Amino acid sequence: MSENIAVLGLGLMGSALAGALLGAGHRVTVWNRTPAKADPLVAEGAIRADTPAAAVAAADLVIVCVLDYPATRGLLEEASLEGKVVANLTTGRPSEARETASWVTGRGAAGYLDGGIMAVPQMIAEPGALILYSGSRTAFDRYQPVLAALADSLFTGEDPGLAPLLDLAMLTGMYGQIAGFLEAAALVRSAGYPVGEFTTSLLVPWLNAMAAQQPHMAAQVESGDHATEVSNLEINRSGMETLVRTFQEQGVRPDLLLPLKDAIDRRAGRGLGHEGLSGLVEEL
Ligand code: FVH
Repeated sequence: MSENIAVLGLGLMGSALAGALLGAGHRVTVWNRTPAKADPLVAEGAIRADTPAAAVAAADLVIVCVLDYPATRGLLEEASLEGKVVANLTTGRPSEARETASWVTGRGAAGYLDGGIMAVPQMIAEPGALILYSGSRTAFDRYQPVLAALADSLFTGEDPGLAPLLDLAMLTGMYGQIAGFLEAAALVRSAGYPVGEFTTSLLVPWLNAMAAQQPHMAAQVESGDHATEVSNLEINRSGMETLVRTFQEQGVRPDLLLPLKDAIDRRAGRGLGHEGLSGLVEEL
């Protein structure tokens, strides 16, 4: 079924979203602060709106994807939201999502969804793209067939702040992995070993094997039982010492690893060296 949808914000991501909706056969009205960014979409069949308010007026579902939440609020300020469903796919903090949900529904909107996009623009409408949603379950159920044109969609809960929180948690995992990769790459490079070969043949299989252990650690985090029969914190403390000294000998700064070493030292120093690494969650 063809739906009336507005897409506000035509940066890299907003353009990809609007393109996917056009490709799925919807009637898509677009607006962007810099009007020229709408041109390729208009050539594909999108309708250009002169103002955000005009775009909102033309649609039942309003998708916003701009720089941040202040920009989101700014462009919805003049629009009549009565009866509209607003899906805000802008990245932000959980508290901003909750405030925006109240503000939008307080202005008569039929529902608010917040979204966390787990994809880059090139992945939109391709396998592997995921968007997390939270907020109005009714709005999600109503528009799930439309949202499916963008990416796999997962409704995470009625607290509008949940999808952004899970989005940021996923990014946290990613940044931790990137930090580990960069330290490993610097160490390998210091020995003149090819970083590409190391990464493909050794590091990636190792990280995949380690990632397979994380559900077990997650169960320990949930239960609070951090007992281990494998590498306890004392062993990891000693391993970290060796690691940091090796970095120093190789002339590489271990800066991205030091916060982890601090947490291990702190917990082991409090007599909990028999615990496994999952115990570090209690230090955070
Ligand atoms: N690109 C990505 O890989 C990530 C994937 C995960 C989700 N993010 C979030 O998506 C939001 C938009 O990101 P983007 O990639 O589209 O970013 P840009 O290409 O830089 O486009 C930014 C758009 O925001 C508009 N904009 C900025 N400030 C304002 C404002 N005050 N009022 C109205 N619009 C504003 C900007 O307009 P213009 O500069 O073209 O006139 C663009 O349309 C973002 O939250 C990511 O974290 C993307």
